Amino acid sequence: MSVRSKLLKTLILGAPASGKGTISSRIVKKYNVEHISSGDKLRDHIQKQTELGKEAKKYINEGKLVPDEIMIKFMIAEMSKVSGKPWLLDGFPRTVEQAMALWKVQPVDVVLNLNVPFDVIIDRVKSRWVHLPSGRVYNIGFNTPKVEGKDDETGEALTQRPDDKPEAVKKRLEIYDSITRPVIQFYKEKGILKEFEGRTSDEIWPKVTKYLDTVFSK
Ligand code: G5P
Ligand code: MG
Repeated sequence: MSVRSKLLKTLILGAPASGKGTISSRIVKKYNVEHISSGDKLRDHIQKQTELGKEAKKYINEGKLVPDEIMIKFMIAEMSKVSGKPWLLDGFPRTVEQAMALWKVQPVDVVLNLNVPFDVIIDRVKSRWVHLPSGRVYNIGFNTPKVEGKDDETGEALTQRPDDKPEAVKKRLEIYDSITRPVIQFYKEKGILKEFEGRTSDEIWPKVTKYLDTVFSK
């Protein structure tokens, strides 16, 4: 593996519940990169009831975006903790302002965009269960936990995300359409965007891995 590929900076984009976390965990396993998920980090702060967590919760539970000034400061600090390892960023940036701020301090090398139809997304969030401490995600019928309601690795309880309630999902998809979609264009103009379409993660994953094999072998 070359020095460049060791330190590759990858970003994964996609609508809420398009499978960013699912595809990311497969990328982490295959390419040994560090997964930095803004949503998982915020949920961890909410669980620990930190000041940031208390502030973020007001927005997240309603399906709204946490304000840019909070997110930019928080995520850039989180990313600076990862050194000497390639990373995969998931959930940040999701506004053009965030993308511009990130580009100034850490220009990414590769951007993967997952294109999954909204009807599939609306259907799938109803069956999502998460293990909050690890961020592990399940879906009944797709990756069903071995024991109902329990995390496979720790046996701890699984929960449903408050922002997976139908009203919050509707809001998240509206925000995605109006505020996050322009981020795709931002990276298209930089010439580093690669798009992947499909109705399931199993359909998308072989295309992603075929592409990343070529990127990581460069
Ligand atoms: P998050 O956490 O970044 P979203 O909304 O971007 O949240 P989410 O919901 O985490 O994205 P995902 O990671 O794209 O979805 O998808 P996933 O978890 O892998 O898959 C979704 C479900 O489908 C899972 O149950 C999975 O098992 C299942 N699944 C996957 N593939 C398949 C399949 O092929 N078939 C089936 N049947 N099921 C499948 O952000 C949350 C909130 O944090 C704030 C915002 O408030 C945001 O709403 N936030 C930010 N705010 C401002 N700026 C930022 N940068 C922010 N980042 C986070
Ligand atoms: Mg996610």
